[in-house]
Amino acid sequence: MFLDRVKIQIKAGNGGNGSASFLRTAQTANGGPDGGEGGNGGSVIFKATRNLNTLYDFRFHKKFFAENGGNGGQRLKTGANGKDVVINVPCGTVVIDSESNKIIADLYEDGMEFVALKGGKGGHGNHYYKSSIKQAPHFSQTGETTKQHEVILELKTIADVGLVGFPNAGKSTLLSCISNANPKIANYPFTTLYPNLGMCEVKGQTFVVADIPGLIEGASEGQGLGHYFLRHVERVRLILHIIDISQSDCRDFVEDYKIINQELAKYSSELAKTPQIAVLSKVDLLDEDTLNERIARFEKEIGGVYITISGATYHNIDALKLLTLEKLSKLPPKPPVEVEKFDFDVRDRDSLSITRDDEGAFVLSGGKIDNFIRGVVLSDTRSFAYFQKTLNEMGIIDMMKERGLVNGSIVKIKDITFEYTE
Ligand SMILES: Nc1nc2c(ncn2[C@@H]2O[C@H](COP(=O)(O)OP(=O)(O)OP(=O)(O)O)[C@@H](O)[C@H]2O)c(=O)[nH]1
Ligand SMILES: [Mg+2]
Repeated sequence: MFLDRVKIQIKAGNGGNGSASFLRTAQTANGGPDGGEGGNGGSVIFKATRNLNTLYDFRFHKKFFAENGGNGGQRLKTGANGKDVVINVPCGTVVIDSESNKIIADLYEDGMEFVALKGGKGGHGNHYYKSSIKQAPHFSQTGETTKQHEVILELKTIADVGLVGFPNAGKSTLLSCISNANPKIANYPFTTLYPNLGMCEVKGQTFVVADIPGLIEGASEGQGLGHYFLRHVERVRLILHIIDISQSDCRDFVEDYKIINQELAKYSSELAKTPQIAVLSKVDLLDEDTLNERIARFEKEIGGVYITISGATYHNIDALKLLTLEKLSKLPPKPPVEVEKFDFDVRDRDSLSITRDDEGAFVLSGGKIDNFIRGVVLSDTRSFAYFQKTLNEMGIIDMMKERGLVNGSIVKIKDITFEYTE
């Protein structure tokens, strides 16, 4: 089965919690704070590999969660960093954020890596806070928690040359003649059900050819199989347009040629601009006079670069390989898909908002507050003192005073409510 579009869930690991512990040995009953730092969570990384051709592996495996960071421990023991999760995808896989539909990465080259989500930061242990207050700190910071994201993986095959044409035109036959591929060939339409790739070697140089099956009239609107596969022609540099000039399927070859080109243009105006070589196939089935007559008609009604071939007798197969190589050498490589610059994995650590609720209480919110609150255990009086002190140092008390904060005012932060005392 060929699979070229899947939705998967990804999540970076949470940071581990910092530890709040105190040194206790036979010699020291009341040592200082020795709680270690939490480990960082693992990241989610996509990696392009030549060894995969489809997204088939994602049919059942749809969740990729990196490991959480370990918690810090006594004696300054730092928690272990969570393991990254590396997701191998075929070259040409485009990663799309499912929520915004924006493209976040195009993994077009073998070995290319993209860090989609960074692991959460580990929390500080109480040792970290030692110098900031006089008393021994009884609190530590919890690790940063990360959000789960849904992304769409879409495979847009990377090939230099795309073979397009009506079903049964002889695309797979040509692919087997010019490359190392061994596609199924049969005398009925829709033999090929998904794009096949082959490597073609000419004069010591190689190029990749993709057989794009199932294009018929209306393909761009969902007819046949073509709409599934048009995305695979999007990135080819050159199109070999295969036309059954023998009309063995009793179709009109000029008509066929026009229909396929219309579908390509309807799908994308860029695709319509991709250079083409018309490949008039199955010439072995025609007598010389009929062939010449039809070639004359092709030249008159269509024109442009063309070549006649036969997959049965190998007529002009080498010439076609050479012509393709020559054309390719003059064409620039296709640029990767444009990645939209936006912050996919937003970590707000700086925003701050101070509002008043109906009862006049001060309500603090925003990323700055969320980040700060990770370290607060208010059941502990010393921790509470540190909490107020830090609010002061951050300038937040002054900001609230400008808005009318006085002794006895109520302040709300998340689920914490307290009375401000000078
Ligand atoms: N005589 C002759 N028959 C050919 C030639 N090329 C292809 N055929 C025959 O035409 C039929 C279709 O060929 P395929 O290569 O399977 O065609 P296709 O375009 O890949 O078709 P789909 O996969 O169905 O889209 C097969 O029976 C081939 O043997 C040719 O040059 N000469
Ligand atoms: Mg085929």
